[in-house]
Amino acid sequence: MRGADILARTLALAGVKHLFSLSGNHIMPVYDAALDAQLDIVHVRHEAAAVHMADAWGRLTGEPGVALLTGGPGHANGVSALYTALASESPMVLLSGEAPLAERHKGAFQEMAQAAVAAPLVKAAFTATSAATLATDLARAWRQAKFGRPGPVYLGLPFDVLEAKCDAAPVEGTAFAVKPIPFSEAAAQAVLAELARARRPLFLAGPAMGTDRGRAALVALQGATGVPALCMESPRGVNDPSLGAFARVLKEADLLVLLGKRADFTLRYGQAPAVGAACRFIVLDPDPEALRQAGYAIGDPARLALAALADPFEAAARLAGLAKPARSGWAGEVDAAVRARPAEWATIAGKPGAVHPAEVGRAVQQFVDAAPEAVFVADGGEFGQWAQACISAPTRIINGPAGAIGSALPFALAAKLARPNASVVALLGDGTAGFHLTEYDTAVREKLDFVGVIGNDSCWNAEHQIQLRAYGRERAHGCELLPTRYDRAVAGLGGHGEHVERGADLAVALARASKSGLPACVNVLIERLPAPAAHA
Ligand SMILES: Cc1ncc(C[n+]2csc(CCOP(=O)(O)OP(=O)(O)O)c2C)c(N)n1
Ligand SMILES: [Mg+2]
Repeated sequence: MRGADILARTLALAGVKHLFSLSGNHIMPVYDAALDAQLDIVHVRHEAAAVHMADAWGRLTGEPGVALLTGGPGHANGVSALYTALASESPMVLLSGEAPLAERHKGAFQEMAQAAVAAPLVKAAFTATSAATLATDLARAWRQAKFGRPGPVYLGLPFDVLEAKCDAAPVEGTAFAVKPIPFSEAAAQAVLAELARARRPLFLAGPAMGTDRGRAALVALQGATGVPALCMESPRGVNDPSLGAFARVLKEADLLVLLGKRADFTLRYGQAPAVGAACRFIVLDPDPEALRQAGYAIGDPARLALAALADPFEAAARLAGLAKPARSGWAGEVDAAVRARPAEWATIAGKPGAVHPAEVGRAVQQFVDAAPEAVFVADGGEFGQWAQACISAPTRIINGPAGAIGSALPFALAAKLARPNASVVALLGDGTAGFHLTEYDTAVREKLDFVGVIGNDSCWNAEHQIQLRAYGRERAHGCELLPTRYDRAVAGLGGHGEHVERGADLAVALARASKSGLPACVNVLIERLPAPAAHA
């Protein structure tokens, strides 16, 4: 066997079915080995798309998604997308081919310090050194991606390691499972005692609990304790558009229990006025560095009731198991605040050629509600914020705390692959659509039908709105786009296109797009509005 065969077999052993990839010289041995290991290759049109797909796969399945890229420029193209996976705490493994070890420092083709390039964007980055240790390297990367706070891990694959012959097949004995950090009963009782003393406590979970499993755990935790349990995964933080008037109730909380939730910019570092000046904290985090950072951000040690190394899922389950149910008006108040939306959104309508984003939200919500199983994908920009404010679905994937736009279309493809029976609908702005529009070609080849809804305001509107606010209308420039017919571009790529200029036509267009059985694009001419403000 070659190193490449050991790698492919080990991937299969770990349960991998798909490699999200863009080909290149350095990784062709893996393509060859993938045949025998029965690994499917999803061949994308830009390396960053492959990384975004592995990210979405990790969030939807709980097992790392795997991206396979070529060396040098292929790797460099892909690493940008690691930023989103890292901030969203998504388990994934990036495998990139590298120049042969034997040619290092001689000016090899596409030679680059690839692990160093990936390092700031991953939990761990290392390069394989021999075929004999490749399987254990992969298992190590796999476990690192899943352990504690999940995230991306980079493993470099030098070409000569992939080509090297290896007698034994050292794939046995490799372990892919991780044991979570246990949460003791004593620790749980300490937290419950603090909760009992608090009048308005909140559980706040980080992005790792934004998954289906995480949200279910939070529902169970709230049910058992009577303490509101929310997940924060928006770069808008306390003004997360999907959390309604959360910012208002947060100010009133007197105890925040952070479940793997960083006390970072999204929580305004735990400071007033976003958080009450006397509000206390319990920080439960699988990462010692995050505990240190939370202490530093919060500042006043008197406000830190407890900080402990903990797996948020273990902690949530243990707390739910030991809690005595308590009902308070506070939980109802928080639930109502999170659900609060301006009444006029139920009826508001734009003009022909300028559909109101809330109209798009209403139509998509109906579409989602009618589907037996739905995955809702939302990306950034003002339109993405409207989408997150207006639409809820059993499963949601957003671009997350990274605040990087562009991932929606790759996310949608991976979602359809992970959930073949689900209706997948992705909402994104017209600027955002440009990043990975050609992935519709990948979707056509892979027969991954989903509905992409592009809010087309001919503008990089989020930045345009900053110009309007900060510099005035007369100095707003450079953020214009054209009213491009993205639906026609998608039809040209072999998908289905719909063009909508009136809100009343949305439902029919969405239905036709879905029934087409093709990857579809609904290009909606929308009003150029600022994102919804945090609701009072
Ligand atoms: C990778 C990346 N590049 C740039 C930005 C800055 N940015 C945030 S929103 C935005 C505009 C997005 O335009 P569009 O997708 O059309 O959405 P709109 O705001 O117009 O609704 C830009 C450029 C970013 N967040 N991420
Ligand atoms: Mg736009």
